[in-house]
Amino acid sequence: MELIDGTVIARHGSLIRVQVENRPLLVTARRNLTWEGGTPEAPKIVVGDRVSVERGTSDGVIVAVRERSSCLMRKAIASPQPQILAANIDQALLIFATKNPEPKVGLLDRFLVASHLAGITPVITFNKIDQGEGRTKAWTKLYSGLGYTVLQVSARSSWGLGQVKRLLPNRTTLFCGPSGAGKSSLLNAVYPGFKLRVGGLSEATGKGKHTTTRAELMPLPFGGFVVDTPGLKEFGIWEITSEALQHAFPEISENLGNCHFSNCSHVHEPKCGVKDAIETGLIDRGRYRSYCQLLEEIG
Ligand SMILES: Nc1nc2c(ncn2[C@@H]2O[C@H](COP(=O)(O)OP(=O)(O)O)[C@@H](O)[C@H]2O)c(=O)[nH]1
Ligand SMILES: [Mg+2]
Ligand SMILES: [Zn+2]
Repeated sequence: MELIDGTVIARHGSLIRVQVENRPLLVTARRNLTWEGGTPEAPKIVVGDRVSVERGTSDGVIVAVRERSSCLMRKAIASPQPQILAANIDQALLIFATKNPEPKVGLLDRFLVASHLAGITPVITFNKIDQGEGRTKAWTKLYSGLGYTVLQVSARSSWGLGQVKRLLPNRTTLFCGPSGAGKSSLLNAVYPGFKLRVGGLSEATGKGKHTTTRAELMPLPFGGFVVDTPGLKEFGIWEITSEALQHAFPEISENLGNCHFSNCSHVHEPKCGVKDAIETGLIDRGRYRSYCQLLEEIG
């Protein structure tokens, strides 16, 4: 018997595909697994899990799952319980086109909050820069000023792709963003071996296209993995508390000490440090609108 380490890259029912060094191995899971980080609420192995596989003479069996560094949740369609989409994702490229489709800053802010909540480092990526910067010029300034990493790239002209490539080795990276932003194009551009289909019909409606609901990790030849998610409408923020929401906005978090009421929600209270900071131009109005919108949503 030999114990080897691997990363779960896909699930097919009870069969689990594990990447071990540079090759995939199809294995099953032992019934009484060891969960090294403590048994989770729903003890189910997901893509991204780091596992120990016991190899006998023929098949491999997963005997242990390592503690997860991050969990990406999504709202389940059929059940009230959220599902875990993937574990151990290190960073998320939040990809928006400069135009076609028009970028939506509310969606970007939602992704930033979701990344914060999941413990995943966000990298704001404006693609299609060959079409001009458009509104993303002002946003690049705004978000880099808030401390986020912002990239301007073009999958078509290869502009800025070196910055994307440098982020990928030995990490697990989620490529997410609205349909048509250029996720598949960017993945193909950084590693032509993927040969992903580009320009598919709407992922949101799934019309005329096979839509994957399950995430898969794609191993990179230079180490690390990437995940090309279907739409991220379900990228979960439904569980966030209003307190955690404030901390997901760095500029709101910074001004919390300036509010008269310690439990200030920064919406209708008087003597609010956050609203003062909007008046003096320290907090962007669009960002504040996103905060109010999300606060209303979580009730
Ligand atoms: N002008 C321009 N078009 C791009 C760029 N990247 C992708 N596209 C186009 O945008 C469309 C959607 O790309 P795709 O990669 O399928 O987007 P996805 O839905 O996010 O995976 C396709 O027609 C691509 O050819 C780019 O950098 N510049
Ligand atoms: Mg795609
Ligand atoms: Zn306040």
